[in-house]
Amino acid sequence: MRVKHQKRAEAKEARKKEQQQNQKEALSAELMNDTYRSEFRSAPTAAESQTINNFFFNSHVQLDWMTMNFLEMPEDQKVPKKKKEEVSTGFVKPGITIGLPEVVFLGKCNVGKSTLLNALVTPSSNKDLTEFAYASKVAGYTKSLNAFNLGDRLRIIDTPGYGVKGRPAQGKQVLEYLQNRKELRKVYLLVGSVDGFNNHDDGILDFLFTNGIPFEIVFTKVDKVLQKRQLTANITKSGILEEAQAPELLFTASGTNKKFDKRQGFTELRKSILSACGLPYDIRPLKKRQ
Ligand SMILES: Nc1nc2c(ncn2[C@@H]2O[C@H](COP(=O)(O)OP(=O)(O)OP(=O)(O)O)[C@@H](O)[C@H]2O)c(=O)[nH]1
Ligand SMILES: [Mg+2]
Repeated sequence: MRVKHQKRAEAKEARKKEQQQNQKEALSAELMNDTYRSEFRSAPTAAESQTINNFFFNSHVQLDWMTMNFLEMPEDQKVPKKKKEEVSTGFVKPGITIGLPEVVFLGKCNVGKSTLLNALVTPSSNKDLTEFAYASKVAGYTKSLNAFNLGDRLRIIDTPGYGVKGRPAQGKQVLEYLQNRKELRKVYLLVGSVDGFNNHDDGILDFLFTNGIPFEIVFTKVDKVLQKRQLTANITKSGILEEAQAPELLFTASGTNKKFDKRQGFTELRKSILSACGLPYDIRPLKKRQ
């Protein structure tokens, strides 16, 4: 009896230790940013955070163009004077295809590209992350390249996802965009924190390295990771930091959980986007949200 009791007590103690260990390792996107931030990047200061967030929350957000065939996009301001219904593969507002720096979100279907875009321009107090770019649990939801104008200062391009639910034609137009778009300043390649990289991501990474396209990696859904080592293992396994031109790693959580009741990692991503676009951190929108 006594032996059994002692064994149970030992098992209980071991479980407690494991729980404590797990709690110690409970991670946040901010902790991950602190761990992996390179010497070329600094965390936003309090003053920077304020002006950066003001820009993203106060900018008017507008879908400027949308296309299912990038090579059909007008190259310059001489946009055909068609109404949007008349353009077969999407729509382009006349005169606005050029002139602003752009960044693009790439990643597997369902990794959180559209949600990320919404979270960038939505204060934490607002829980709805579907207002601007359509986001859904259904994989393969975004079907075109969608260019969102922020305050007439920059554009963020949402793309259709690749992978099992992706379509070859959509993948082709994304690659055409990447190779041809002069306004493109940086690619953000999104990877799910729980799932890590797969063969499709490797294909894209090869493409980005081969074509010398500047990119950073954003790990999404950090709130779904239970232990830090799960995520660090995904990073180590990928070998991405061994590359000569290793990209920056950023971490975000659009969702919340018991430990973290606020979205995380977005100020740092906003700072990275402004920097990629060559814009100062105290930039103000030319066009404000109503
Ligand atoms: N928990 C959690 N869920 C997230 C996060 N980001 C996105 N999601 C959810 O993931 C699902 C897919 O999000 P989307 O933003 O539509 O993904 P997408 O990459 O745009 O997908 P496609 O358009 O199909 O390529 C939605 O149910 C989101 O609510 C996150 O950081 N945490
Ligand atoms: Mg989408």
